[in-house]
Amino acid sequence: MVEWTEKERSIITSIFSNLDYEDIGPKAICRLLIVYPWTQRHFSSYGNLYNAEAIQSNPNIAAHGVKVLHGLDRAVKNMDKIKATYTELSVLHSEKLHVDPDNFRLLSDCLSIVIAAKMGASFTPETQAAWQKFLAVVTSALGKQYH
Ligand code: HNI
Repeated sequence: MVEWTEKERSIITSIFSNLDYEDIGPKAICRLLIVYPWTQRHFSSYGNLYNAEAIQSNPNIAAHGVKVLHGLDRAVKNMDKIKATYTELSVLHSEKLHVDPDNFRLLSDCLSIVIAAKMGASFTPETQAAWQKFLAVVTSALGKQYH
């Protein structure tokens, strides 16, 4: 059972309340697909992923980035039961989609970079620590079906 301090809760909630899903979601998923091209195999039905420009202007990819953030905000709203909240998503990613759980960490890193770039100086070490902890808990919950 993960313990959250009030400060951590307020940092996570505040990041999400200021998050522009339509901007951050697409940018994070595009980084994943460009920086780690093997992750593209899961999106072969999404149309043109030929190069970075194609990925960044692909509306299916953008929509999926927004969808992932909506998935994450379920964890923010249920910070004390993230594992239970992600039971179905974990089954989906492992048994149906066969996403290698290492990829959750890669997407988390891309998301952190995009958010840090957006927040600039206000992405303090304390903010980063709370944010990384949140993503580590999410990643572990999503990967639950694998171990
Ligand atoms: Ni992921 C579908 C959330 C990481 C590949 N994913 C979803 C959905 C949510 C979601 C929400 C929609 C489920 C539904 O339709 O019921 N994914 C998340 C979250 C993370 C994550 C919160 C990590 C932080 N997904 C990843 C990664 C990959 C991935 C790292 C592949 C590299 N996800 C998929 C694919 C689908 C998907 C593929 C199905 C898309 C589709 O078109 O049906």
